[in-house]
Amino acid sequence: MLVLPKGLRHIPGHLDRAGQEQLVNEIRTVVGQAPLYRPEMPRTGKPLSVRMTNCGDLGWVADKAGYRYQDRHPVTGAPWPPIPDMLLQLWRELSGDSRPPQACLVNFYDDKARMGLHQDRDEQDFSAPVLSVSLGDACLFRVGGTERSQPTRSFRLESGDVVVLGGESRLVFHGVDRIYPTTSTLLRDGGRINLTLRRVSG
Ligand code: MD3
Ligand code: FE
Repeated sequence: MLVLPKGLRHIPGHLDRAGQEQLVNEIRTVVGQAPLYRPEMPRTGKPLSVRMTNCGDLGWVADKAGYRYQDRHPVTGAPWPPIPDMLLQLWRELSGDSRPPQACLVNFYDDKARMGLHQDRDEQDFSAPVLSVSLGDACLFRVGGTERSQPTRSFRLESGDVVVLGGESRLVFHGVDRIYPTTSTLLRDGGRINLTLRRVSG
């Protein structure tokens, strides 16, 4: 039997439609100040299919030099805009950590975008959970164990769902296998937004 890793908490429909709409508006403001761009794979420079930006003190970036957190947008050179209050509140409510998040990665998936199985280990501190919010079209999400060879289990993430990855689940392999186009009316032009809130430096 495959069970979800300990410490993984999936909260379907945590945000109602009004909350989702409010959050999309906040993210539109963020993207207006820090445009989505397409990161590149380390070494090869191959573009990722997911477009990204960040808000918060630190943002996750990827380019030919590697993966890292930095305090400025790699294209505009500007500091990242602040994390919207609504997300800070969500973190206080659900993270179980008294410290505020330092980074909020904004991932945008069009119909064809996906994210291969990976671990999140570019942070210095794994004691805080990662908190994820899904908006727009649904996706097929996959989680495994802390070793790539371990079995995985897939489930669907819908608009308004929140996932908290703490404890033993913090370092599990995970990825997004596919987007289900036209499954949500939240984003006028379709697609999926995922927001991940993190502590980076401890
Ligand atoms: C963290 N994003 O940006 S978030 C990523 O839907 C990323 O855009 C996915 O993976 C997305 O790094 C998934 C939810 C998630 C799920 C499992 C995790 C984050 C996780 C397990 C460990 C750490
Ligand atoms: Fe990840």
